[in-house]
Amino acid sequence: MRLAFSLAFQEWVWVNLPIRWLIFGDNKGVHIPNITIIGTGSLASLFAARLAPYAQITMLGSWPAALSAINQNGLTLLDATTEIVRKTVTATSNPVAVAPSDYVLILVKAWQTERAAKLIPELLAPDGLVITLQNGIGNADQLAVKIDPAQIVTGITTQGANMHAPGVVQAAGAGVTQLASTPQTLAKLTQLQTLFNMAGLETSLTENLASVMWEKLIINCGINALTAILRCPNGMLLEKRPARELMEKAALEAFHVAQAQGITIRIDPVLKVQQVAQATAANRSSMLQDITRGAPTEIEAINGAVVRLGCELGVDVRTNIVLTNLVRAL
Ligand code: KPL
Repeated sequence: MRLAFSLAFQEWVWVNLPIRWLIFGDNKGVHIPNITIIGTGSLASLFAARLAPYAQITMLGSWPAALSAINQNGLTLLDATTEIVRKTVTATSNPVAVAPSDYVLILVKAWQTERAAKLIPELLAPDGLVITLQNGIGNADQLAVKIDPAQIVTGITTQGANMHAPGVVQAAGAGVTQLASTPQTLAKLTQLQTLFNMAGLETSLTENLASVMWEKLIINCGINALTAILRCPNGMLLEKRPARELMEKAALEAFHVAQAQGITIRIDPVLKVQQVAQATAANRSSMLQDITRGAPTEIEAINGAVVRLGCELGVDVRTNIVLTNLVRAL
């Protein structure tokens, strides 16, 4: 075990040290960033596998099969025709065993946020940042119960990934990632942005938190529930006219709810939802994946949240009401 760890560490240093020197080298020497990823599902695995050559990655999760697969065989990323195995990623269910983390990425389901928040104080470095890349709204508020809000960063990602087996993930559709920065988090987030981009995870920073969250929510409202109800990959929504129209209507209603709150939306909701469905055509949305494996869905944090706010604000959200109820009834 000890020998295996030492060999893995040597492999990792050999492959990565020159790159990391460029990013994090300063007059105090090289600092190897510790990134803890909470979650062992598809997006958590995708980010871990991509980032592994550029940082020390620990995955913290509660799925025993994934934890043992990753520790025994490494984390496997199936990327188009290539199979990449990352032996340097470690996985654990014990937050106390995790080194103080420069960055904690939250990639669990919205309904697991409260549980994740309780683990973070154990492992976050004093100047560390917690980045939620989850679907839906309300995740940052739940994290703020346990973590200093100044250390919480909200982000969105339209990366797509499907789980093949525990510890084996298939990349599906290269999306983009946006991280909401403040003057206090800018320097540290810029380093993370550099890492993400080097790892092939296209990332930009934005100061506009509400816009970022709602722009993602609009897309998820259009795609996730419908693909779960119809049991189809994202791209199929474009192929059948009634499905495409429902997708566009759900996205448009979410857009109107954002507008009613005075939130600036910088995308054309209909065009954008079509583009994302196209870019992630082969992907089975996260909600479809949840339904398929009999797990709870994020419907309440996505379409359900739009319904609640829409009703409060007097916005027509009838498509989202139907989609929410259908998913609840699945
Ligand atoms: O975020 C997604 C999800 O599945 O949750 C999209 C962008 C729809 C990609 O599948």
